[in-house]
Amino acid sequence: MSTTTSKKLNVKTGMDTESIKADILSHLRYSLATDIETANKKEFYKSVVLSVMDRLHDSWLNTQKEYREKKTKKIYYISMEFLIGRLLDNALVNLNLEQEFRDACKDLGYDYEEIRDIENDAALGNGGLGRLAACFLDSMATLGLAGFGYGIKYDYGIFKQKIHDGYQIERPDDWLRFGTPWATTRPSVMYPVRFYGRSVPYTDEDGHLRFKWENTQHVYALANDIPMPGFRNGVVNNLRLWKATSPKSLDLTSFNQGEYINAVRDIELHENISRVLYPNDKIFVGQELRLKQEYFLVSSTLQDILREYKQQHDDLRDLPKYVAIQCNDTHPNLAVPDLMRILMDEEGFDWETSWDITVKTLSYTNHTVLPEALEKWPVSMLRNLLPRHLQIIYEINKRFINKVHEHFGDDVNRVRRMSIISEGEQPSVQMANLGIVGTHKVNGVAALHTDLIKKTIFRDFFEMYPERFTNKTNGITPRRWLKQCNKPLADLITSEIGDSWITHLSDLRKLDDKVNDKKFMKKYSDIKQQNKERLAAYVKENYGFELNTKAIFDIQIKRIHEYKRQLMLAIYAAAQYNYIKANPDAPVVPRTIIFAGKAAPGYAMAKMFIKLINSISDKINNDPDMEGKLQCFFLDNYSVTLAEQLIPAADVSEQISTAGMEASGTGNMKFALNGAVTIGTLDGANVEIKEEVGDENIIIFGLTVEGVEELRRSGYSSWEYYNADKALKQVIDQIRDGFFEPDHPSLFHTITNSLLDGNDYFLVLADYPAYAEAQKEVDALYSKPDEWFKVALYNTARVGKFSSDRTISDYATDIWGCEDQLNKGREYQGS
Ligand code: AZC
Repeated sequence: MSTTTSKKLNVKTGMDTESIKADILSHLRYSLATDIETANKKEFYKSVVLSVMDRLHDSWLNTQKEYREKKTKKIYYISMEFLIGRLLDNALVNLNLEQEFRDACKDLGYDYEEIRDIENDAALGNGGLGRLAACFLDSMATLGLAGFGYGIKYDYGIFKQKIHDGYQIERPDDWLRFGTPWATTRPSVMYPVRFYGRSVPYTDEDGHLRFKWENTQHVYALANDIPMPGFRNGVVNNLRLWKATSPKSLDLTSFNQGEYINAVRDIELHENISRVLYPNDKIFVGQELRLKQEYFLVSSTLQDILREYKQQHDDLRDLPKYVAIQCNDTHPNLAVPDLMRILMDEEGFDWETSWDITVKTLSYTNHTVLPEALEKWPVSMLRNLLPRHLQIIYEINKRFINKVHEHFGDDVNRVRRMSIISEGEQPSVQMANLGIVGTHKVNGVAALHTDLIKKTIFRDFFEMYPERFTNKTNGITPRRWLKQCNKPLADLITSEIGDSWITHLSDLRKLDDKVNDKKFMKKYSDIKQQNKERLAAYVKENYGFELNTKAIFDIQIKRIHEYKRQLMLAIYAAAQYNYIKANPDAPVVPRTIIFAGKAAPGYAMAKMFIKLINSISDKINNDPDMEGKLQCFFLDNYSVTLAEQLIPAADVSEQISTAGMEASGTGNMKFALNGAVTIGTLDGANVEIKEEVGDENIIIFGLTVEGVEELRRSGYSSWEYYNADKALKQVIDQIRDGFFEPDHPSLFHTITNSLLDGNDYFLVLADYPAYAEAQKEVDALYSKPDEWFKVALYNTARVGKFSSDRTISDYATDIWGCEDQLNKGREYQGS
């Protein structure tokens, strides 16, 4: 904010309650044209945020200035998704102004919590991949890395999920209806993004054959910046989100009435590029608009990076020295041909030089081994939309295939597998192959996952380029996922061991000694109880349903997917119901099972799971025999904000994917940090969580990756498992025969068919007996509260490895070549 505006606004940006109050009042009057008497809550919220922004602006500008002056190497994290959630709490925690803003709100007649709850989640992501990007931004700023996020400012984030008669229905997420005070639009930062046209050869002055991309159509990408403050270190980095706008304002004189209307309609078409986030999690649907979005992001971001670069440096051959670009999954992998195109066609470099710069600057993260998730864009679509890029991709592929021949000799099958262009009925560009060939590092997101990609989907590439592959186990930011979402626990920890854990999460190990400290353990367990009650109050208020806070809170929250096996927990719930019905007098450890998660709108099976969970829940919750013993509940519209309420209240964390299918998981880390006990398979980062917390402090069951392979190889038959386990058979029969849906008895046949006739690809039946046993272990442990909370505390104390600060330090050192920047940002070392 310029000084003149500040003066008019009378903004003082002091850090005390009185100046904050004055600024809120000033914003009400001068930014929003209202006053404290007439303002509504939304307006009050807005002026609170504007007052927070005032306190970020100096650091925001100073940080950028410092990077420029010191020619700091810049890290660009390009991602189609940033699931950042709400920003107010996070900004205040990082600025250390929570209390002052609370007091200011109170003095002005508002309750801080109520104001905070006005904020819509910025839900610009589907799940793990998008939330990881958000945690990374927090860690980069906290570590003092010059790290910038680049994404799309979708008008509509992930859909809002409603449950109607047990079914998921989708509603648009109109999060920008009243604008967002966090984003600053920068009309000075706008780039044309070109599409269509053709590639035209010509000979340059030196007699070299060159290409021009001509006759293109274009839209503009307009920058919107959201500040990303580090934790109490004066660093404020930037998340730049592009909005699509029309190429030119209308020249009104040249239109007659009809043309005018059509021209305005064209604006709409251009702006559609940034309209909506595709809601598919791990399923590639080759829509042209999605391809346009991906190129829109890549093109605007590269233009911005190179403009910045040229302001500070002379020679583009030094690009990899001052710039690192991380592609979050294959979605931004068009950066490979686009950077090549810019360097050759616009900057005049030859192929070899351009290739060297490109490969050294870029790197790519893989987040899944599921084949249906891998992006394969039809050649025909690229030829139409990005003809010059397709031409470059063909050239990259030609040169690469030559190398494959050099390396492996004439191995046709290998060449076919490794080719960037897959031939066949519909030739397509395999974006993962392009990413491996065109970057210097490829990483997986947990140790097991990285091993798997080396052995399976990318095996040939690993044999050719072993040094390119590296593991970077995921992490979560302790600011949001402990300090902010579980304040009572954060305060207790700080009072015991100081607050260095906030930026050095491994310091939580100091809590290990507290397991025998009765007073401490009482406080620790009381906090869990309070958190459960807080959640129960929320559920009561919003759903009118009363959770039993004496029961084990057993929670599975994540996208709904067959491989994540929500079905297994649902079967367990039904089996418990049957057991209690059959044994009304037997003692049971009370349990409250909670689900939340969205299904991709086109994923019929996942949507059926939601219906089934709701049908089972209805049966259980309406049966008086279950009272005090068993509950089951599906919370709608899972979001970052809902996760922040659920995770601190969990006793049990369900991480039960088929081994080999969950690349890492990050919810597993959040739960463990907040003292929930994991019941899980040896999949993804569960393996490393087990190593950290110790075998006694995690409940592992089921097939391993090798076990899964072996079972499939030796001929799995789900029928055998069905027939062998009475309780399991009973539940499957009930699902099949309409017990949970008497008015529509065949409703769940798709589910039971896939388990039985379809031979249960995700091995739910194979793992179920071990799972049911593991749940007994949960019950037994929970019946001994002292032991239970010891286990829980060991989880809190020992998961320091999973701080995203550690993950980012690893990227900085092994991929981005900016380890010299680490620690600089760590001014704050605890008080
Ligand atoms: C997810 C993985 O499924 C999850 O295991 C991982 O923790 C997360 O990425 C972050 O790395 N993958 C996705 O969300 N999406 C895709 C396309 O992989």
